[in-house]
Amino acid sequence: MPDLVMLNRLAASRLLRRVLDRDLVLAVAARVRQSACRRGWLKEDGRVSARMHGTRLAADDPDYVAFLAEILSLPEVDALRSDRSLRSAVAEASGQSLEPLRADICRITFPGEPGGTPAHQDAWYCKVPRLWIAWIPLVACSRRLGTLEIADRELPLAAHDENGLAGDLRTTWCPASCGPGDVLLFSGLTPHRSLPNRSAERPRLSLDLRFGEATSQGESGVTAA
Ligand SMILES: O=C(O)CCC(=O)C(=O)O
Repeated sequence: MPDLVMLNRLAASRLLRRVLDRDLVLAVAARVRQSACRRGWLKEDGRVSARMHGTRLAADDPDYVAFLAEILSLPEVDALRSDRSLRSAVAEASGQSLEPLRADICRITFPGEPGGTPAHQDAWYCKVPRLWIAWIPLVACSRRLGTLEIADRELPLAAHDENGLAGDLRTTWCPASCGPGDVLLFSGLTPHRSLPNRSAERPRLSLDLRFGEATSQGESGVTAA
């Protein structure tokens, strides 16, 4: 299995250590926890409520939609979108200056699900030229907590069904253990998936910020994979 150094050599993905202001990332994590506690998803101590074990928040769940609206409009999240180090890293990785699409997701991954996010390419869901994704862990993401795995290369855009990439995917997966301050950057054509959260009671919190070429149609809508 390729290690993280290997991952950094791959053209279509980068694991950047300590590129973001850790306190800013932790401030977003705190707001996510507060909001999730208000909704009864997490307990006051940050552990997962019993009723959320094995649950996946559906993209069309009104409570999750309201949560996303709240979190994605936080000034702290805006500060991450415009963070200079992040923007230069995106420009360096993609070879051009890209704009925030404001088609972002904040995820709470609960323990107890049999699988993680299935393998997919974000370009299938977000039809924007030169799409790049900054996946930002809001907590320390180990394999046990269900971190992201990235394919070792970009692939041509392939057909997807309700379970993500359809058909056999012959690729090598690189798990990326990372924590607050780190960023995993990958292109819209790079297949990725997440491992299930195997912890007893801890939520995995993460933020996906998407960048792309500004188009004359303006910002693009996106559906969550
Ligand atoms: O965090 C996850 O489980 C999946 C993230 C993802 O698929 C994405 O960033 O597009």
